[in-house]
Amino acid sequence: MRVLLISANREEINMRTWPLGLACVAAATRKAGHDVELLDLMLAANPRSELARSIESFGPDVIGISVRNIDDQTMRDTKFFLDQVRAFIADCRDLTGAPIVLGGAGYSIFPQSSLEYLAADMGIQGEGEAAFLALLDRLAHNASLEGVPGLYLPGVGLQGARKFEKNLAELPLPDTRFLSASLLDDPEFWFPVQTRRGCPMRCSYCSTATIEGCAFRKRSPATVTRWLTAWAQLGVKRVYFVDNTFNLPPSYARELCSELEAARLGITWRCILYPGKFDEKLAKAMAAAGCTEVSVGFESGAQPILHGLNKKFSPEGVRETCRVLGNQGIRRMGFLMLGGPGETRETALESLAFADSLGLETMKVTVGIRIYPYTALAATAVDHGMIEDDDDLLLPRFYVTPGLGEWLRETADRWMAERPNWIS
Ligand code: B12
Repeated sequence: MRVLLISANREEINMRTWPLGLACVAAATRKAGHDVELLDLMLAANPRSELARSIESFGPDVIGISVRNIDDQTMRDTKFFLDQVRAFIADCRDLTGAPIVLGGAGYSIFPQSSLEYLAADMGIQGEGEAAFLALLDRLAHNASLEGVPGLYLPGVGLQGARKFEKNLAELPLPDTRFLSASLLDDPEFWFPVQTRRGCPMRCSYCSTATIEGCAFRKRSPATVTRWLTAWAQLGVKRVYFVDNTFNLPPSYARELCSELEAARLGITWRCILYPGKFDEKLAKAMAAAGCTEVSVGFESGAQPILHGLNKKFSPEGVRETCRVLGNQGIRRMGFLMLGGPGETRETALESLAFADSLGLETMKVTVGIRIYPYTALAATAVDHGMIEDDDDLLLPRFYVTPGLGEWLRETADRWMAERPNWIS
């Protein structure tokens, strides 16, 4: 089949992201013998004419659209991104009768509601490599779509239970033909690399379990290092490990760091850490392997609030994590989220003072937590009468401690105004 794969993301918030997920699906689709054309709308000066050019010149039998972001998760002046995606889909419809299939991290949180909002033909929730091929096979033979894993149809719902590939080595590495030379020369560009999928930590507000499942599934550190060696030769200099928790399990992280150190690739990298389960030995191994910056999502400095968010660490554990990282010269970006269940003026001030005492290079402070379906926080928000239990939450809703919202914003703004390295 002729398959046109489109990355709809045009947001450069935080950093420009490369469509790693779609590149994984592209590699699997190509390996299965389909004719694949790629279009990254992030790079398109005029996305609508690029879209028309691709469709007219390629003549796709099927169009796959990757929807990474739904919104910017920010309570103040929330940006909602689906109207732009909906316009792209309407453009596709004007140009071709090819079925439009959705996928992607953001899509996977809202598989039914976003499918209907975007008026696409179908969507695949979660990892797409195997499921998309199964779908293409059914479409190629005009066969029933019943049973296709993770497939959603408008007005009908899920067609088949999702499957999580246990051994990631079974899945092809992402297709680098998506990688433009201009990106490689861009000093702000960090190349995304995924070594593991899934997260067992169950933080009360997090959508990762819905997207990737709750069990860790890994690529071997040797495979990752071989992969990075090839990409370093392609000109990749900076890597962003997109794993939800780089340091978990610690044995895996240590093994990966020693492989990377031994490979001497001359790349620098950054990652996301789960604080508390961390020691000086791993910090040393990360620095020696090229790590220059980490995101430390501690979210609160008050133990009862950490407990409420189902975080399995203490403020002391966070402080120790930040201390040993600092000793290795690794830049630390901290994340503080105010307004969660049980937050009071006292716990909020305790968290702000705690964050201040860590002396991190950058602090990102948010007030209000984006509520995602199938999370403990959503259940709490229903109990507190903040949302209806049948709210699909596609249109962004936020949890902020009743009666505290305004004070929290003013207080956070005041603290940020006095600290240039604090951002919202
Ligand atoms: C790493 C990460 C980041 C990093 C990105 C680093 C980088 N250089 O790439 C940073 C910290 C910079 C970041 C920033 C942001 N992020 Co972010 N990020 C993630 C994270 C943890 C992993 C994403 C990833 O790379 N996954 C790995 C790839 C391989 O998986 P995938 O994309 O899901 O693709 C698979 C499937 O979805 C599917 N698939 C994908 N496309 C398609 C297409 C088709 C047709 C099919 C069939 C299947 C399919 O198959 C793929 C392979 O199996 C996710 C959470 C998560 N666990 O998913 C949040 C996540 C995607 N981010 C999110 C958001 C909101 C943002 C920000 C807007 C936050 C902000 N305000 O700054 C920015 C936007 C950045 C941008 N410019 O777009 C949200 C999106 C949900 C929403 N509310 O919109 C998520 C889901 C987190 C969450 N809390 O819910 N992010």
